[in-house]
Amino acid sequence: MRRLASAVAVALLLTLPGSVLAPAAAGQKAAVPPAVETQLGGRFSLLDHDGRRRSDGDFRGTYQLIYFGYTYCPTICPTGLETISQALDLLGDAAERVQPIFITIDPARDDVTVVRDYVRHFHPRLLGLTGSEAEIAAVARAYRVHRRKVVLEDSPGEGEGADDYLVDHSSITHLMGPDGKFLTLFPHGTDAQKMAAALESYLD
Ligand SMILES: [Cu+2]
Repeated sequence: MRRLASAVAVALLLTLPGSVLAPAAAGQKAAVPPAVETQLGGRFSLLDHDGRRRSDGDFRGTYQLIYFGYTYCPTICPTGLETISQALDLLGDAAERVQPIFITIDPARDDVTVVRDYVRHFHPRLLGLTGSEAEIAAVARAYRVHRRKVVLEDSPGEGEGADDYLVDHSSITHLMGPDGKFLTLFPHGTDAQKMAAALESYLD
């Protein structure tokens, strides 16, 4: 029964947005039952922040810390990416075995250049990925990342404001192993020390 209960909790965690509108995922446990592990992640083909096409296979042999978000995000994504950056710095040299990756869920605005300028703010090794709407939809689906466009109603003027929207989204950091398989996830609000300690246990 306990396993069933935690599977349900994880299913909820993955569908609930830990987002600008409803930061619901904070404080949840990162433990994930095996049944869920096998369902998370998968193949992708995206453009990196230098415009090169990258696929999941390019990261074999290295751990990947993957965060889905968007550059216009007011606070949630900056917090999540800051945490990842701090955790990597805490790891020291061992961090070289971890590739931090930011995947935009807002490809309409986050093109290669926008993503490149964004990732620079956080960590020199943070790799930004974007792609077509179809490519992003596919990778978000594979990682069970919720995203929903929210148009701001107070934007002035008719016809304006097509770009004036937020994207309600899951704020979860996925850890994938050197074989590309899902290892664990870190909910929004995980502190950097905790993330670094968890990473260390996987790297040993
Ligand atoms: Cu965000």
